[in-house]
Amino acid sequence: MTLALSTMQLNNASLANAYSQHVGVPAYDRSGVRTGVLHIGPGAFHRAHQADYLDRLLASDPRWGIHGVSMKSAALRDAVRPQDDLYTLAILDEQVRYRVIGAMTQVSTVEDDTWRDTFRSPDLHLVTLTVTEKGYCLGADDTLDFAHPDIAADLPDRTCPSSVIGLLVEGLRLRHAAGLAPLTVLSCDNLPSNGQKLRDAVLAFCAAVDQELFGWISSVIMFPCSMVDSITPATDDALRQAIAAATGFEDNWPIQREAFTSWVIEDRTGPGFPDLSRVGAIMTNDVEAHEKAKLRLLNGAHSTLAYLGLALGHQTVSGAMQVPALAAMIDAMMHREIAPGLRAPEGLDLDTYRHALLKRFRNPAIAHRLSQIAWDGSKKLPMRLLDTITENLGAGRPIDGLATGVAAWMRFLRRSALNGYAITDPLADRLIRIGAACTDVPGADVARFMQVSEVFPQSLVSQPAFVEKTEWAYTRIIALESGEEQL
Ligand code: CS2
Repeated sequence: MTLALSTMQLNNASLANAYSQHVGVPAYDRSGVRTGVLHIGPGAFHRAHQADYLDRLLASDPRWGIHGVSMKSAALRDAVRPQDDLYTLAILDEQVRYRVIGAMTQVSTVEDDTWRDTFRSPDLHLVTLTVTEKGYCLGADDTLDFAHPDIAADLPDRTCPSSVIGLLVEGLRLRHAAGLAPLTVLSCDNLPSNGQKLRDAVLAFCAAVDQELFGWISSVIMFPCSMVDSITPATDDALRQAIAAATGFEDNWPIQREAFTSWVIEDRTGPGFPDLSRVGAIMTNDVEAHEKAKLRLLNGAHSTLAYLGLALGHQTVSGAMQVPALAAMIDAMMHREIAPGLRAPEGLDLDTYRHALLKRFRNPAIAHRLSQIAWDGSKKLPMRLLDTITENLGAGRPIDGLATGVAAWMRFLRRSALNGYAITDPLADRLIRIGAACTDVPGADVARFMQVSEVFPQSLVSQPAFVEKTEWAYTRIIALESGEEQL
């Protein structure tokens, strides 16, 4: 990577020398910032989304600095330490805007152990999480999977927790032992009823290890649900170079996102919760409707676009959306198959939302890689597509587009196995083995994949309409891949 010679390392000292008026810098004195938030999983999404809201709140309230804790990797800690935990956020709009975010007061790993002190600090009021679907260690029935290796490791010993659930239980134990006030634990992952699922998992773990703590957590710790939204493509060297050129800062780990951002939080928070409504978050009693609309329309369309777009040889969401037939198919799926099963939350018109989504997907300023969205399909498909399919079959609604998304995932696994491509998925080894055993005979291949009970519930695979439609779509995608048929 080569950067322009005139760049300077981003850090507290160099902030004053920002040479471009296009870069916003923290509008507050960082030395006075306290750590009111501990965030587990400070990846790209957190740093582009929640950290941005908190950074804006810090402009008028110094209590909301963030201690980010990475579960395994030290890469982020080591990248941002020389830059005083500052980083640049690129907001990709017609005109790209840059802001240096100063909200992180510390980035550490679980092994560093400093999270223990933060849990024991009276300044802490909020614990947030973005650990992706698989980070919750849930089984197919959405309850805590006690056989998960990380959970099995943490049950007897939480000296250095391997799981998010073990870490939370230990942190809350320390807080309780210190006699401090309760706090709020806020899941910010794309899971339906994320707060409820997190609470159930924490309590199931606690019931097995500490009855007294179970009582305290179940009676005073709030786990509101939330819906988070902003498209956040992965960081690449092109971003680092664009930032160096536009701002003059050399930044080891900048972040980019689209201009649109939304955070809807269940109005059931614990004491001392930050007033995030001042910086645009929506507090409501009806997160469920927001979350369902987002998960099924946006994420459901994203996953379908990813697997189908890859089958057609595309690399990015906006590239795939340039194929009129593909864009039309995604629109029809949202309009005819997904939206009819949704209840619009107050203030959201589903047609307007759908059109806005199509526009966001088309945004040429964003190179959102389909392969990034294709990660962890075994965890994403059930809530993004299969729940809707189940409901549609019951209600007599069509499932053509949804089943195409499912079949496209199967073909993605088949091609990955054939070409020797590694995939990222908690079931990767098994899925690749199934892909390798396939013979491109639709009925047999689809049956093989449908045996993965962690993904496909028996109640669904026993429905001929689902199996037949998936086989139909699978056959069609084979023809599309070879160019024999056009979409
Ligand atoms: C995407 C999401 O990678 C994925 O699976 O569907 O990260 C999506 O970009 C966000 O949920 C948008 O808010």
